Amino acid sequence: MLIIQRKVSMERTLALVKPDGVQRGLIGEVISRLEHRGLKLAAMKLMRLDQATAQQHYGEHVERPFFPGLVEFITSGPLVAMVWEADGAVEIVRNTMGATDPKNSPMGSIRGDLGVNIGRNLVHGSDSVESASREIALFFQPGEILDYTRSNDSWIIEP
Ligand code: D4T
Repeated sequence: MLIIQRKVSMERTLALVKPDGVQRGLIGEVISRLEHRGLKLAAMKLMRLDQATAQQHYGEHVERPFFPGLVEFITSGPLVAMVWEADGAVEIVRNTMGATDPKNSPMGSIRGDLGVNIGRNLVHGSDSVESASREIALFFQPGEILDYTRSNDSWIIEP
């Protein structure tokens, strides 16, 4: 008998509902879209980002003209930080969110449906597995990320 062993590798990614999403009452909408897609929530908190963490999070943009405004915006009010899990979580979360600029974001994506401006693009998703592990460590202690079984997993992921 031939046994095909499927190796499903679980990937984790960081997602944020940025301060504009919180102020606009879109926390539930964002979570809903990610949940409905089939991603599994592993950690979540409402928090206010301090300057140092914001500068670290957006470190790659430090030389860009929009950097000061970006740091001011991301620290301007509470945000929701989350860790989502799936095979291919980084890519799935990014395409659920759409392009960085809502103007170029397809309808059906979070930014395409809910945003108009790149400086108020509502959400963040890690752009690679490497960024995800760096960003998750910036926002969460290891003990805050939960490992649990979801009873409907076999209806979302072929075992
Ligand atoms: P984030 O990190 O917020 O999910 O955005 P992306 O990963 O999709 O895109 P990014 O790193 O290139 O940009 C980070 C952040 O900066 C804002 N931004 C970006 C801006 O205000 N003006 C700009 O010209 C660019 C390129 C939006 C997202």
